[in-house]
Amino acid sequence: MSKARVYVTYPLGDDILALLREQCEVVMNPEERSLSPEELIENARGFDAVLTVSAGVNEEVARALASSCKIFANYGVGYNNIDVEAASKHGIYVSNTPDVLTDATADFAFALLLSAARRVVECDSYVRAGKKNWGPMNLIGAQVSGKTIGILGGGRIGKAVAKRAQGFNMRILYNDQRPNPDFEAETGGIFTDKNTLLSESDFVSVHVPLLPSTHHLIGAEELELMKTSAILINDSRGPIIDEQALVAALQGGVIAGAGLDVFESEPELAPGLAELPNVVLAPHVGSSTTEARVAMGELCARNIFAVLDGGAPVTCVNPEVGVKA
Ligand code: 8YV
Repeated sequence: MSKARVYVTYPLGDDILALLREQCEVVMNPEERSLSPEELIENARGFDAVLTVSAGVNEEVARALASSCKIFANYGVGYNNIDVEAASKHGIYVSNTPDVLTDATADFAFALLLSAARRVVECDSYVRAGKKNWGPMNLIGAQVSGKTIGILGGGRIGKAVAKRAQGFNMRILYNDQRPNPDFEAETGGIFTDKNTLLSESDFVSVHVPLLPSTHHLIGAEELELMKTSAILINDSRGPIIDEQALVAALQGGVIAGAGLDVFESEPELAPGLAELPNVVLAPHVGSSTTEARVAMGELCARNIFAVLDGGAPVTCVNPEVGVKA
Protein backbone atom coordinates (compact mmCIF):
# COMPACT_ATOMS: atom_id res chain seq x y z
CA MET A 1 0.00 0.00 0.00
CA SER A 2 1.34 3.46 -0.83
CA LYS A 3 2.30 5.73 2.05
CA ALA A 4 0.07 8.60 3.15
CA ARG A 5 1.35 12.03 2.05
CA VAL A 6 2.06 14.93 4.40
CA TYR A 7 2.72 18.50 3.27
CA VAL A 8 4.83 20.70 5.60
CA THR A 9 4.30 24.43 5.02
CA TYR A 10 7.66 25.79 6.28
CA PRO A 11 11.19 24.39 6.60
CA LEU A 12 11.54 22.35 9.83
CA GLY A 13 14.32 20.29 11.41
CA ASP A 14 15.54 17.00 9.91
CA ASP A 15 14.50 15.10 13.06
CA ILE A 16 10.84 15.99 12.50
CA LEU A 17 10.99 15.08 8.82
CA ALA A 18 12.69 11.76 9.61
CA LEU A 19 9.96 10.94 12.12
CA LEU A 20 7.19 11.74 9.65
CA ARG A 21 8.97 9.74 6.94
CA GLU A 22 8.79 6.60 9.10
CA GLN A 23 5.14 6.37 8.12
CA CYS A 24 4.51 8.93 5.40
CA GLU A 25 5.80 10.48 2.25
CA VAL A 26 6.72 14.08 3.12
CA VAL A 27 6.94 17.18 0.94
CA MET A 28 8.12 20.42 2.56
CA ASN A 29 7.96 24.00 1.33
CA PRO A 30 11.68 24.81 1.09
CA GLU A 31 11.21 28.60 1.33
CA GLU A 32 11.60 30.49 4.63
CA ARG A 33 8.28 32.32 4.29
CA SER A 34 4.60 31.76 4.98
CA LEU A 35 2.62 30.54 2.00
CA SER A 36 -0.39 32.47 0.73
CA PRO A 37 -3.73 30.58 0.78
CA GLU A 38 -3.49 30.19 -3.02
CA GLU A 39 0.00 28.68 -2.76
CA LEU A 40 -1.08 26.39 0.06
CA ILE A 41 -3.98 25.08 -2.02
CA GLU A 42 -1.73 24.57 -5.04
CA ASN A 43 1.05 22.83 -3.07
CA ALA A 44 -1.01 20.70 -0.67
CA ARG A 45 -3.75 19.52 -3.03
CA GLY A 46 -4.13 15.74 -2.82
CA PHE A 47 -2.15 15.38 0.44
CA ASP A 48 -3.61 13.41 3.35
CA ALA A 49 -2.34 15.77 6.06
CA VAL A 50 -0.88 19.27 6.29
CA LEU A 51 1.56 20.30 9.00
CA THR A 52 0.94 24.04 9.27
CA VAL A 53 3.64 26.39 10.51
CA SER A 54 1.94 29.80 10.76
CA ALA A 55 0.29 29.23 7.35
CA GLY A 56 -3.17 30.77 7.06
CA VAL A 57 -5.96 28.25 6.60
CA ASN A 58 -9.19 29.94 5.60
CA GLU A 59 -12.52 28.63 4.32
CA GLU A 60 -11.22 28.47 0.75
CA VAL A 61 -8.18 26.42 1.76
CA ALA A 62 -10.26 24.03 3.88
CA ARG A 63 -12.77 23.55 1.06
CA ALA A 64 -10.12 23.06 -1.62
CA LEU A 65 -8.15 20.47 0.38
CA ALA A 66 -11.10 18.65 1.99
CA SER A 67 -11.31 15.81 -0.54
CA SER A 68 -7.98 14.37 0.68
CA CYS A 69 -6.80 16.26 3.79
CA LYS A 70 -7.79 14.80 7.16
CA ILE A 71 -5.85 17.08 9.51
CA PHE A 72 -4.21 20.47 9.82
CA ALA A 73 -1.58 19.68 12.44
CA ASN A 74 -0.50 23.12 13.65
CA TYR A 75 3.07 23.53 14.82
CA GLY A 76 2.25 25.90 17.71
CA VAL A 77 -0.11 26.17 20.65
CA GLY A 78 -1.80 29.23 19.15
CA TYR A 79 -3.97 28.38 16.14
CA ASN A 80 -5.39 31.77 15.23
CA ASN A 81 -3.92 31.17 11.74
CA ILE A 82 -6.57 28.49 11.16
CA ASP A 83 -10.29 28.99 10.62
CA VAL A 84 -11.29 26.08 12.86
CA GLU A 85 -14.99 26.42 12.06
CA ALA A 86 -14.24 26.07 8.33
CA ALA A 87 -11.99 23.06 8.94
CA SER A 88 -14.71 21.39 11.03
CA LYS A 89 -17.35 22.15 8.42
CA HIS A 90 -15.23 20.33 5.85
CA GLY A 91 -14.52 17.40 8.21
CA ILE A 92 -10.84 18.22 8.77
CA TYR A 93 -9.28 17.85 12.21
CA VAL A 94 -7.18 20.66 13.67
CA SER A 95 -4.54 19.97 16.32
CA ASN A 96 -2.06 22.19 18.17
CA THR A 97 0.99 21.69 20.43
CA PRO A 98 0.06 22.68 24.00
CA ASP A 99 2.16 21.92 27.13
CA VAL A 100 5.41 21.01 25.35
CA LEU A 101 6.31 24.68 24.88
CA THR A 102 4.91 26.13 28.10
CA ASP A 103 8.23 26.29 29.97
CA ALA A 104 10.20 27.61 27.00
CA THR A 105 7.66 30.38 26.41
CA ALA A 106 7.45 31.32 30.09
CA ASP A 107 11.25 31.35 30.32
CA PHE A 108 11.37 33.73 27.38
CA ALA A 109 8.75 36.07 28.85
CA PHE A 110 10.96 36.29 31.92
CA ALA A 111 14.06 36.77 29.77
CA LEU A 112 12.35 39.75 28.11
CA LEU A 113 11.22 41.08 31.49
CA LEU A 114 14.70 40.90 33.02
CA SER A 115 16.35 42.25 29.87
CA ALA A 116 14.02 45.25 29.68
CA ALA A 117 14.21 45.96 33.41
CA ARG A 118 17.98 45.65 33.68
CA ARG A 119 18.73 47.08 30.22
CA VAL A 120 20.73 44.02 29.22
CA VAL A 121 20.73 44.86 25.49
CA GLU A 122 21.93 48.42 26.16
CA CYS A 123 24.62 47.05 28.51
CA ASP A 124 25.81 44.65 25.83
CA SER A 125 26.04 47.42 23.20
CA TYR A 126 27.80 49.66 25.71
CA VAL A 127 30.54 47.15 26.45
CA ARG A 128 30.98 46.14 22.80
CA ALA A 129 31.33 49.83 21.85
CA GLY A 130 34.33 50.02 24.18
CA LYS A 131 32.76 52.70 26.41
CA LYS A 132 34.73 53.16 29.63
CA ASN A 133 32.40 54.92 32.09
CA TRP A 134 31.68 51.92 34.29
CA GLY A 135 30.71 54.07 37.29
CA PRO A 136 27.94 53.33 39.79
CA MET A 137 25.42 55.68 38.17
CA ASN A 138 25.75 54.10 34.72
CA LEU A 139 22.89 52.16 33.08
CA ILE A 140 20.71 52.04 36.17
CA GLY A 141 17.72 49.73 35.75
CA ALA A 142 14.55 48.76 37.58
CA GLN A 143 14.62 46.17 40.36
CA VAL A 144 12.55 43.06 39.63
CA SER A 145 12.64 41.21 42.96
CA GLY A 146 9.79 42.06 45.28
CA LYS A 147 7.82 44.03 42.68
CA THR A 148 4.27 43.41 41.43
CA ILE A 149 3.69 41.45 38.23
CA GLY A 150 0.32 41.50 36.47
CA ILE A 151 -0.36 38.51 34.27
CA LEU A 152 -3.08 38.82 31.64
CA GLY A 153 -4.22 35.25 31.02
CA GLY A 154 -4.39 32.62 33.74
CA GLY A 155 -3.77 29.61 31.51
CA ARG A 156 -0.79 27.28 31.17
CA ILE A 157 1.83 29.84 30.11
CA GLY A 158 0.53 32.59 32.40
CA LYS A 159 0.74 30.19 35.33
CA ALA A 160 4.28 29.15 34.39
CA VAL A 161 5.30 32.84 34.32
CA ALA A 162 3.72 33.29 37.77
CA LYS A 163 5.77 30.36 39.10
CA ARG A 164 8.94 32.07 37.91
CA ALA A 165 7.76 35.31 39.55
CA GLN A 166 7.40 33.46 42.86
CA GLY A 167 11.16 32.84 42.76
CA PHE A 168 11.64 36.61 42.57
CA ASN A 169 9.37 37.18 45.60
CA MET A 170 6.94 39.11 43.44
CA ARG A 171 3.36 39.99 44.26
CA ILE A 172 1.33 38.26 41.56
CA LEU A 173 -1.90 39.65 40.13
CA TYR A 174 -3.72 37.98 37.28
CA ASN A 175 -6.78 38.47 35.16
CA ASP A 176 -8.76 36.19 32.89
CA GLN A 177 -12.38 35.65 31.92
CA ARG A 178 -12.84 33.94 35.27
CA PRO A 179 -10.65 33.05 38.30
CA ASN A 180 -8.52 29.91 37.98
CA PRO A 181 -8.30 28.11 41.36
CA ASP A 182 -5.29 26.04 40.19
CA PHE A 183 -3.43 29.22 39.28
CA GLU A 184 -4.07 30.64 42.74
CA ALA A 185 -3.22 27.42 44.60
CA GLU A 186 0.03 26.92 42.71
CA THR A 187 1.30 30.51 42.54
CA GLY A 188 -0.44 32.55 45.24
CA GLY A 189 -1.68 34.82 42.45
CA ILE A 190 -4.54 37.20 43.22
CA PHE A 191 -7.39 37.59 40.72
CA THR A 192 -8.16 41.24 39.92
CA ASP A 193 -10.06 43.09 37.23
CA LYS A 194 -7.97 44.20 34.26
CA ASN A 195 -7.84 47.89 35.22
CA THR A 196 -6.65 47.19 38.79
CA LEU A 197 -4.01 44.85 37.40
CA LEU A 198 -2.81 47.50 34.94
CA SER A 199 -2.66 50.30 37.50
CA GLU A 200 -0.98 48.30 40.29
CA SER A 201 1.62 46.30 38.36
CA ASP A 202 5.28 47.15 37.82
CA PHE A 203 5.43 44.53 35.06
CA VAL A 204 2.52 43.43 32.88
CA SER A 205 2.96 40.20 30.93
CA VAL A 206 0.44 39.14 28.26
CA HIS A 207 -0.50 35.45 27.90
CA VAL A 208 -3.92 35.27 26.26
CA PRO A 209 -4.82 33.66 22.93
CA LEU A 210 -5.62 35.92 19.99
CA LEU A 211 -9.41 36.04 19.62
CA PRO A 212 -11.77 38.78 18.45
CA SER A 213 -12.27 39.59 22.17
CA THR A 214 -8.53 39.96 22.86
CA HIS A 215 -7.61 41.99 19.76
CA HIS A 216 -6.12 45.28 21.07
CA LEU A 217 -6.78 44.21 24.66
CA ILE A 218 -4.09 46.77 25.43
CA GLY A 219 -4.53 50.09 23.64
CA ALA A 220 -3.93 53.75 24.44
CA GLU A 221 -6.50 53.79 27.28
CA GLU A 222 -5.03 50.73 28.99
CA LEU A 223 -1.47 52.06 28.63
CA GLU A 224 -2.61 55.27 30.33
CA LEU A 225 -3.72 53.23 33.34
CA MET A 226 -0.26 51.73 33.80
CA LYS A 227 2.46 53.20 36.02
CA THR A 228 4.93 55.49 34.25
CA SER A 229 7.63 53.14 35.57
CA ALA A 230 5.88 50.00 34.23
CA ILE A 231 7.28 47.55 31.69
CA LEU A 232 5.00 45.63 29.28
CA ILE A 233 5.93 42.13 28.09
CA ASN A 234 4.33 40.21 25.21
CA ASP A 235 5.32 36.82 23.81
CA SER A 236 1.77 35.68 22.99
CA ARG A 237 0.38 37.34 19.83
CA GLY A 238 1.16 40.78 18.42
CA PRO A 239 -2.37 42.05 17.70
CA ILE A 240 -3.29 41.78 21.39
CA ILE A 241 -1.45 45.08 21.82
CA ASP A 242 -2.17 48.15 19.69
CA GLU A 243 1.44 48.51 18.52
CA GLN A 244 1.08 52.10 17.30
CA ALA A 245 -0.40 53.13 20.63
CA LEU A 246 2.47 51.34 22.38
CA VAL A 247 5.08 53.21 20.34
CA ALA A 248 3.39 56.51 21.24
CA ALA A 249 3.27 55.51 24.93
CA LEU A 250 6.96 54.55 24.96
CA GLN A 251 7.92 57.74 23.14
CA GLY A 252 5.85 59.90 25.49
CA GLY A 253 6.92 58.30 28.76
CA VAL A 254 3.44 56.92 29.48
CA ILE A 255 5.16 53.64 30.41
CA ALA A 256 8.88 52.99 30.90
CA GLY A 257 9.63 50.08 28.61
CA ALA A 258 8.59 46.91 26.83
CA GLY A 259 9.86 43.47 25.88
CA LEU A 260 8.25 42.15 22.70
CA ASP A 261 8.58 38.83 20.89
CA VAL A 262 5.47 39.26 18.73
CA PHE A 263 4.16 42.04 16.51
CA GLU A 264 1.00 43.03 14.70
CA SER A 265 2.31 42.45 11.15
CA GLU A 266 5.27 40.12 11.55
CA PRO A 267 7.97 40.40 10.39
CA GLU A 268 7.25 44.15 10.02
CA LEU A 269 7.37 46.50 13.01
CA ALA A 270 5.25 49.60 13.68
CA PRO A 271 7.05 52.78 12.59
CA GLY A 272 9.30 54.10 15.35
CA LEU A 273 9.45 50.90 17.42
CA ALA A 274 12.94 49.80 16.36
CA GLU A 275 14.36 53.27 17.15
CA LEU A 276 13.32 53.19 20.81
CA PRO A 277 16.06 52.39 23.34
CA ASN A 278 13.57 51.30 26.00
CA VAL A 279 12.28 48.20 24.18
CA VAL A 280 13.80 44.76 23.83
CA LEU A 281 12.76 43.12 20.55
CA ALA A 282 12.84 39.45 19.50
CA PRO A 283 11.73 37.70 16.28
CA HIS A 284 8.94 35.43 17.65
CA VAL A 285 11.29 32.95 19.33
CA GLY A 286 9.41 32.43 22.63
CA SER A 287 9.21 28.67 22.18
CA SER A 288 12.50 28.28 20.31
CA THR A 289 14.48 25.88 22.44
CA THR A 290 15.85 22.61 21.12
CA GLU A 291 13.70 20.70 23.61
CA ALA A 292 10.46 22.50 22.74
CA ARG A 293 11.01 22.41 18.99
CA VAL A 294 11.68 18.64 19.03
CA ALA A 295 8.66 18.01 21.25
CA MET A 296 6.43 20.20 19.05
CA GLY A 297 7.49 18.22 15.99
CA GLU A 298 6.88 14.91 17.76
CA LEU A 299 3.43 16.02 18.87
CA CYS A 300 2.53 17.11 15.33
CA ALA A 301 3.66 13.70 14.05
CA ARG A 302 1.66 11.88 16.74
CA ASN A 303 -1.43 13.88 15.82
CA ILE A 304 -1.00 13.14 12.13
CA PHE A 305 -0.37 9.41 12.69
CA ALA A 306 -3.40 9.14 14.98
CA VAL A 307 -5.69 10.64 12.35
CA LEU A 308 -4.20 8.61 9.49
CA ASP A 309 -4.87 5.52 11.64
CA GLY A 310 -8.54 6.48 11.77
CA GLY A 311 -8.59 8.08 15.23
CA ALA A 312 -8.70 11.62 16.58
CA PRO A 313 -5.61 13.78 17.18
CA VAL A 314 -4.04 13.56 20.66
CA THR A 315 -4.27 17.32 21.15
CA CYS A 316 -7.40 18.02 19.18
CA VAL A 317 -8.86 21.50 18.77
CA ASN A 318 -12.11 20.44 17.07
CA PRO A 319 -13.28 17.06 18.45
CA GLU A 320 -16.67 17.65 16.83
CA VAL A 321 -15.14 16.38 13.58
CA GLY A 322 -14.94 12.86 15.09
CA VAL A 323 -18.49 13.04 16.37
CA LYS A 324 -19.85 13.91 12.92
CA ALA A 325 -17.82 11.25 11.08
C1 8YV B 1 5.84 29.05 17.20
C2 8YV B 1 3.87 29.95 18.62
O1 8YV B 1 7.07 29.72 17.12
O2 8YV B 1 3.12 28.06 19.81
C3 8YV B 1 2.83 29.12 19.28
O3 8YV B 1 1.66 29.55 19.30
O4 8YV B 1 3.64 31.03 18.23
C4 8YV B 1 5.25 29.41 18.50
O5 8YV B 1 5.46 28.30 19.27
C5 8YV B 1 5.05 29.18 15.97
O6 8YV B 1 3.86 28.51 16.03
C6 8YV B 1 5.84 28.75 14.76
O7 8YV B 1 5.57 29.64 13.80
